[in-house]
Amino acid sequence: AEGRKHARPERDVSALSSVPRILSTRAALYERDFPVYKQPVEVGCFSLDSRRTFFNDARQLRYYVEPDRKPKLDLREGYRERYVRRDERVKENLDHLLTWILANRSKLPSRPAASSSLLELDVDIVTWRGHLTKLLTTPYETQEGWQLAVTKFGGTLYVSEVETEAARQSRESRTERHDEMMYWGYKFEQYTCADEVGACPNPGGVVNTNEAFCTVVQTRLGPHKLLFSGEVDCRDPDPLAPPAPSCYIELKTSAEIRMPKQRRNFLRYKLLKWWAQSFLPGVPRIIAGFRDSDGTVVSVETYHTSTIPQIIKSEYNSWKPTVCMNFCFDFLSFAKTAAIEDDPRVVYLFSWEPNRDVIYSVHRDSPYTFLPEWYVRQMMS
Ligand code: 0WD
Ligand code: CA
Repeated sequence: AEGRKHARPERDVSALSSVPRILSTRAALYERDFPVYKQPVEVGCFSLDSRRTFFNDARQLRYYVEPDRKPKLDLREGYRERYVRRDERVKENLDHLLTWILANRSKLPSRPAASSSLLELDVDIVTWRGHLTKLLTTPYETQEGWQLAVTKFGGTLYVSEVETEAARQSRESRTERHDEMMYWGYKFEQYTCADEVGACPNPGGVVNTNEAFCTVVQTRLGPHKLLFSGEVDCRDPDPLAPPAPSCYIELKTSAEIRMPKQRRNFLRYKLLKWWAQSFLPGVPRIIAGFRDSDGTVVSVETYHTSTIPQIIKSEYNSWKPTVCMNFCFDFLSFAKTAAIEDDPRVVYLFSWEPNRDVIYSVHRDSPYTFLPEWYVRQMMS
């Protein structure tokens, strides 16, 4: 119950027995009541254009257009000729979100700083939605580990992913087939989204994965005040649809389900990720295009995020939403007790591998430092 009043720069964490040094990810430990998770509120949005330039507006927001009931959408079309992909070697960290925070600071809740006359963000955690999704699914993840860099600055924890060595290797050794399959998801968006209300999708255009529309939401998980951003595929074109984020729609593609084993894997692994990703920002609908092995979408289904927990309940040994949320809750508490030093140059690096506990290490002025100087400077003035 120490709060954030006294940052003690020289304190050695390892000497304090009251500070836990690991966090278990065993699902059974997190089977408690569902924690308080406030309805997420959109506090703003931003767009990234085809050259990854930031705009403090919704210019990249698209409108959903329902495909035919028995569609035949060829997801492979245009892969060679009309595909511009984002350079994944460029690590953007939290930069676009930090740019958004600086541009909208006066509209964000602030509190007087403990040790200066400055105002600081009245938020505990700033991160990408995708990083929180990884936390939610951790107790059930058996394949891929993660690393999250955490910096405490102005009383707020900034959480930014670090690509693991294994992830880097699989990215660099990606097959042509896998690369094409990554295109399919974006191609499905092109078949089902229009740039203006009432307009038609343009499947003859270029698929450019630099373009993005991101929502910024605020919410609370137990005591943790969260501010995070996530990419949104499109919105309900009806102008009378409920306000954001309730009008947003997440688009997905998935292999057609033919065998009981395929259905089981879909419910156990894919629906878990879909649920976690859309539940976090309060996106109520997920529209899935099911494709055959040739990459043709042959059916389209709507999943309501709020009813996914009921769909998976009847499965034997299924995942539980409460485990996901309680693990995320406990990880954030763990990160708060560990990351005591308030310094933009210090990174607490949390690492997790399947079948292991979450561990962390501390790094000062290392390549892990991710809060840019421009952000630190402007927040201190
Ligand atoms: O590791 C990440 N997720 C990073 C994301 C690292 C650095 C930056 N970003 C940013 C990008 O600016 C991107 O616009 O995150 C934005 C997306 O963030 P998010 O919503 O938090 O990520 P997530 O929920 O994992 O993914 C949402 C969508 C994906 O759609 P599907 O339906 O496949 O889940 O964002 C896309 C992808 O279309 N996406 C990305 N786009 C650009 N860079 C990235 C990425 N690293 N990861 C996912
Ligand atoms: Ca999507």
